[in-house]
Amino acid sequence: MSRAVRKSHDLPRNRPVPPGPASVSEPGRRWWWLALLGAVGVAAGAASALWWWPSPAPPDPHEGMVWVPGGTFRMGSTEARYPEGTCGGPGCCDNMDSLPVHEVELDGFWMDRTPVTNAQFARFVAATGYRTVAEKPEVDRGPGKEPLPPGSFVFRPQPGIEDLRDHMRWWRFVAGADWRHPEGPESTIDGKDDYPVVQVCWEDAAAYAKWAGKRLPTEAEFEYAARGGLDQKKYVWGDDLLPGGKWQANIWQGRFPYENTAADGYRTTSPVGSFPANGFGLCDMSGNVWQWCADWYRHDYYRHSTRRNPQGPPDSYDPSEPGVAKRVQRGGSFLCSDLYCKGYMPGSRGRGEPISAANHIGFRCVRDGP
Ligand SMILES: [Ca+2]
Ligand SMILES: [Cu+2]
Repeated sequence: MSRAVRKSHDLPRNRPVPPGPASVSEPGRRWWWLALLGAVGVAAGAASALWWWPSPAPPDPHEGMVWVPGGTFRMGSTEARYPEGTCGGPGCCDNMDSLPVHEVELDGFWMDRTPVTNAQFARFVAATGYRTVAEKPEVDRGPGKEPLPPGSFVFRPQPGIEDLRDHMRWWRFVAGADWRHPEGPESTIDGKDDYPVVQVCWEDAAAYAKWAGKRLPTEAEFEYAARGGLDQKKYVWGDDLLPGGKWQANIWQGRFPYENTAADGYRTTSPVGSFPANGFGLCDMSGNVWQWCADWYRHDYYRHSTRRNPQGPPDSYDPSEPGVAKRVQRGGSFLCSDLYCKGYMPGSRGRGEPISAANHIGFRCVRDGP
């Protein structure tokens, strides 16, 4: 449908009426009438195309995508995500949920070269009138739970944090924070067209993917794509954190959560593609923003995962928050660091409530081949 709409936009506006015949013989007159009828038809078609006009068509499904060839890889990691003593709270599973390392076989797929940008998301909103969950007046979170007011989570560390296990000490729910105001009502995305969209929850990401004729990647697809053909390396670019002394991803330098030296050039998010692409030609598969995956999160999924094209478990379980069903996030963000949360390593797993967003969470899409 989108293709048809776009085609009709390409029609020249003042299409010339076919010239009438020179001599007005009887059959010639009939042709003239037929031509006139045709012209009326063309005009009506153009009018209906104009009627639909200001909705821009979804982007071409292959535009900005990279082909990730199918193959087999070792999924999971033996690396601890948190240093000893800082793994979060009771039931923390962050250092165990990437085990066991297991073999997975995937079909090839197309993947967005970068996370979805503010400009791309704005196009989706302009075309559909979509309102993100953070912008809605009140969002039902299910029985027995307080409804979610409009707003979202913003990274704002309180002074004097010594205990790195309590994440709520640096996440604040800010009224009026949304994708256009990622750090609160006073903040803006002006001049940030090529930055990754943030403050989008899983539901928002899934809605965008559907509109674009794509889907969210499975967790297995994300890790396979992130590893870029390298087998069980520590980082998506290899085993050395700073090859040639250069930062390879937008993460955090300094003592988390106060000291942010931005040695990599960025204090918060960075324009997509600011760092080198990985082995598959994909950018920002590590650091910058966490990215939503299609799967439900279960800490023990790798013990039961299917070998071929795993789609994730049928339900969700996070031992650190047992009552809350969560979806997987991957890739880590500008808040990850080698000294604290190493969520930017390709085997690390993140998760979040499908209606919950933050200023370090975005997404990208995939599409089935060929
Ligand atoms: Ca940084
Ligand atoms: Cu992290």
